[in-house]
Amino acid sequence: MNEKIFQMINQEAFPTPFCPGCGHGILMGAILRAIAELEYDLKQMLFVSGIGCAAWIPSPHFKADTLHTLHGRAIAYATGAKLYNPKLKVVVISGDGDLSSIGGNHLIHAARRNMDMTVICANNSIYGMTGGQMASTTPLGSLTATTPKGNQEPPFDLCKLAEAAGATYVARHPVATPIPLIRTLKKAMAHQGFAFVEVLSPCPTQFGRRNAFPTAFAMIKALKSSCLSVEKAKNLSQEDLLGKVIVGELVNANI
Ligand SMILES: Cc1ncc(C[n+]2csc(CCOP(=O)(O)OP(=O)(O)O)c2C)c(N)n1
Ligand code: SF4
Repeated sequence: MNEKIFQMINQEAFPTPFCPGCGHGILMGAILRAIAELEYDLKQMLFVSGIGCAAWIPSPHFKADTLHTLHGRAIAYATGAKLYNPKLKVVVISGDGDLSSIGGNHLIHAARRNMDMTVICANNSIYGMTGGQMASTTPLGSLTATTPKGNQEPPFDLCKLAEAAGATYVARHPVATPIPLIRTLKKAMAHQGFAFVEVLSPCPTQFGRRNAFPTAFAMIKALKSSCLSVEKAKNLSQEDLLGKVIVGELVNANI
């Protein structure tokens, strides 16, 4: 491991609690690398998470101030901290269930206010920690603990939601392509205003097993092949885009 990254982590907290093949570990590495490349001082940063597997990414692993808060309330805590100390670089890291199901209201209002913070949403399309219940992001037809016959409810497009609510930086990447993910995380953290990054992070244990992915690797491969860059998507018809997830920078108010 790169010496700089090694200095940024609480070594006694490792190994992580994540299942083998979980995307959240890749995301953790990508966030640390982005911060190292930006040469940010961890002492000037605050990491806030809610409850869920993804919420364990910053705490207890980062050697930094972290707030591991209540389920769904990470953005509310982050808003309070930012208002109290505007000099803090505030980064929220949590799951799709945490940020967009129980915490959806805080997400839209922080975006509407253009609160100066970065929100990194690890979207695995399910409530991983609690046994694989359906989330507001579960794709139509997917099998979960609470939809044994397939989900009948349309999922949120989290990036469209953040954009419509007023976020001034919005991007999406899968953990399957870490280099562009790191590049995007750097831009999001450097952005002044509300930056939202949806990171597609597979949960082989609760989602993959139920939905006919034989291995974690098969999930990563399928995720990678379902993604299409925003540049390539521009020239395609709605028909060609069926089943594809558009990734890249979707909103950047500074351009
Ligand atoms: C008020 C409240 N309701 C429900 C729960 C149970 N709970 C804990 S984590 C979680 C879902 C987490 O899902 P997500 O945010 O998608 O993270 P993941 O575990 O999938 O990474 C739920 C429902 C709780 N802790 N508190
Ligand atoms: S249950 Fe899913 S999200 Fe949670 S650690 Fe395991 S693979 Fe990751």
